[in-house]
Amino acid sequence: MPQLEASPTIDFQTETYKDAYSRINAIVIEGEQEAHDNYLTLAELLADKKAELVGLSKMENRHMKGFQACGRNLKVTPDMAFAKEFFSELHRNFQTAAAQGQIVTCLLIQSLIIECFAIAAYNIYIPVADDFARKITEGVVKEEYSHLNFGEVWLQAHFEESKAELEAANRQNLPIIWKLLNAVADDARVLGMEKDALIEDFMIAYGEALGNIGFNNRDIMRMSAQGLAA
Ligand code: Y39
Ligand code: FE
Ligand code: FE
Repeated sequence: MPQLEASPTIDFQTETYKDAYSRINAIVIEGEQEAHDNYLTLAELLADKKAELVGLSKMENRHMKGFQACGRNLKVTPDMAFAKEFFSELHRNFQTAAAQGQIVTCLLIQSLIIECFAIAAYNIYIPVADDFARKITEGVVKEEYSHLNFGEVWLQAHFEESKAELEAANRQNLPIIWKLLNAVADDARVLGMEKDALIEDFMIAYGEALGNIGFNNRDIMRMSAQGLAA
């Protein structure tokens, strides 16, 4: 099925829609909360970028509040327990890396992988969202590009010494994104978001990010293929 371009046929008040929304909305709320926490952790690890990173964490907190409002608007209660479990493996990998001072791994997980996941999901959601959620999501996705850009700029400036850690972190975490996309595909389809479109947008954003940091096309293909091991 092609990705829908407009959604005149979606009824946002059916039980089927609201049930799927209770999980996707929770994933987004939990993701924004964890992104907030992750940028505060990074602010401690990168003292010279502290003010900028605290700024990014504040944006994530505003995103979370925006998406909570989207759920309330549809009279949906987000399934936060589901969402915590959904992100637990990525969350644990970030925490472990942070505890060991592995800034490169932390940036790959949050600023590259999770931001590209957000950018893909939000861009695919916008054309099929209800009017209230569309306006919120349009504002949010613009800021997600600036979060991705933070990671790209830092990693590009430290590319040679970060390369090996980036490859290892990619190998460890990209398969998790594949699992998460599969886990959410049925609910996403109910909302009008097709899995193929999500994968395509994610891979375009992630591949471009790797290229901006300094990887060549062969590296990008090799690293992308590691996601398929999921
Ligand atoms: O940096 C951010 O704001 C990212 C945390 C937010 C996570 C978004 C996760 C989106 C996945 C949704 C999957 C729906 C198909
Ligand atoms: Fe965000
Ligand atoms: Fe973000």
